[in-house]
Amino acid sequence: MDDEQTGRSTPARQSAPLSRRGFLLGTGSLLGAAAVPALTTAGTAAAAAQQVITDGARVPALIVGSGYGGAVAALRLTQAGVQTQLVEMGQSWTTPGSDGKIFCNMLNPDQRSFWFRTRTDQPVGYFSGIEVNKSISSYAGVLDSEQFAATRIYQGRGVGGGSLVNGGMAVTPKRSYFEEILPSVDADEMYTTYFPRATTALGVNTIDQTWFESADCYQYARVSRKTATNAGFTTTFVPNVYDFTYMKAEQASQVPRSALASEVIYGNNYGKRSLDKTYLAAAAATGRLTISPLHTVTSLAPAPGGGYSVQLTQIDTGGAVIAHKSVVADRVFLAAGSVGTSKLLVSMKAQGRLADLPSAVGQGWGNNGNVMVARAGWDLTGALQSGMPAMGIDNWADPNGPVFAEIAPFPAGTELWINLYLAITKNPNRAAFQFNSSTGQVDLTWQAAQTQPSIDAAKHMFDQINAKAGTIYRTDLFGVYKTWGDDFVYHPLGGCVLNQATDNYGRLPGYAGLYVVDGSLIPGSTGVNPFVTITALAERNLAQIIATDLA
Ligand code: FAE
Repeated sequence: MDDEQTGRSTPARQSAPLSRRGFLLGTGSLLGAAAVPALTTAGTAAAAAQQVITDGARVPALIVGSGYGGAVAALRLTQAGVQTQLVEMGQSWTTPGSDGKIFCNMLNPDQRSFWFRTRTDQPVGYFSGIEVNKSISSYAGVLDSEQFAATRIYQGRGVGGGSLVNGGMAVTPKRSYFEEILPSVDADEMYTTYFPRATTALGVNTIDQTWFESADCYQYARVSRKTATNAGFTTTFVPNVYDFTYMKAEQASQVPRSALASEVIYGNNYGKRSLDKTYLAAAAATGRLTISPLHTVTSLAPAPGGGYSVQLTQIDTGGAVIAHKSVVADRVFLAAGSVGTSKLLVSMKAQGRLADLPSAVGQGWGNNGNVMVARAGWDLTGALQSGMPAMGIDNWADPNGPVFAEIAPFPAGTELWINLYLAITKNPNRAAFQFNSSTGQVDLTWQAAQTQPSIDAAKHMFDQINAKAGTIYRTDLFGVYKTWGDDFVYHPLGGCVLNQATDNYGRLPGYAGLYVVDGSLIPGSTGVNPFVTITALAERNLAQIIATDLA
């Protein structure tokens, strides 16, 4: 895809100097920040996307990106009385396709699946050693597979960011590990206030364990639990934002199926409490939020009269450029994700637009120790599999290699005897985003060999499970005779680490009113699936920013 299609071209527009206006329009208070949003319908968030940002606008607050960090910022700023503009490079997923569905499923991916690709790029891209990707039309699809030198990074694209495509696993990290990775953050405050606030607002729920024991759709999880337990490992139920009551009704054939119809990484048509239905809907309901989908921020720099001059490119769903826009924002909240925020800041620093950013910007990136693996089992795993994982193997305490392995589905619609896992390991390796002046792009220094500690830890655990069960690894799913899914990432973290690249609340030093609020704040690892950590940290930082900077 060329520059025009990516919307990454940088328009050179002169923004008029504008006077600083009052940032707070209402009575912002911590009381507002403590309020928990009700679960409302997606319609409200969609309504906020009806009026897009105009060229030349001067706005009090601009949020870049609508994933977890962006959604928290949107809710807490609007509740504090701030008129807020949110811009998102992906589309607002509200219009059904010709099949009547908004999203396609994993068995029949079409143009809706991938962000401007002509061929799908599935994480499990092979079967029996044969490549199983298929041709699709280039379109503003919901899942991006962004290729760097030695890894590709999956990210959600659309209003709701990663919440549209992820497995919904809503895991609060172990406190001891949280204290290890973010020692500057008051853990008491996090575990008594901000983690509970985040999980409530996200709509996290837990599975009915009695139902789990008999549900056909979790046969695969029970089988993996049995082999893990037999080898001496502990399993644990994992909360999720997918509505388990709805899933029960799916299993009973009372409602249209989504998690039970192979829908996950290209979106869920029903059942999932993605951010457009929770945080963003509640923010939109304040009447103070405008969402501009298909708007990519390409550049930002201090504006002559104060605030920040921000350049945007608006595209249509086919990738054609509709407009280049230039706006001025009093405050900018960067929520473009670990990759998006890091790339933007690294290139702005290198190009002299934010020249005084600290050298820690772009550093400290990690893949949360991600590595995938599959075993060929003896037990039936089920033709019907819920796309939403509900269980993990918790071997984090093992000094020989901490692993928290999500028991993942393989929802092929037919019995395959496959036991699939996403292992989250404690990989100490980190990489950096670097501006490449010859290409004008930002590279990631991650090398293939840096994944080895993750493989070693996972192998240590799964070798024992295989030995006890008399089973073997599948070598046909991630390439031709390739055991480990080690060249892609679901959990990019870091690049703008809290208390290193920013202050202890996400403020960028030297640039008043410029904040980072997303997964780039987390130093490369959180030991579990990361969105609860990202959300809770954003809650904490926004509470502080609203109380001090906006008072
Ligand atoms: P994110 O959600 O990625 O949002 C960033 C947003 O910014 C995106 O919507 C981008 O399109 C947008 N954007 C980027 N650049 C620009 C720009 N220049 N201009 C305008 N907009 C821009 O960031 N995590 C879990 O905890 N549990 C799971 O079960 C889980 N499963 C996953 C499964 C898959 C397939 C994937 C891909 C991820 C999964 N994750 C899971 C990871 C999780 O979704 C991810 O950590 C969060 O979404 C990251 O949140 P951020 O707010 O940092």
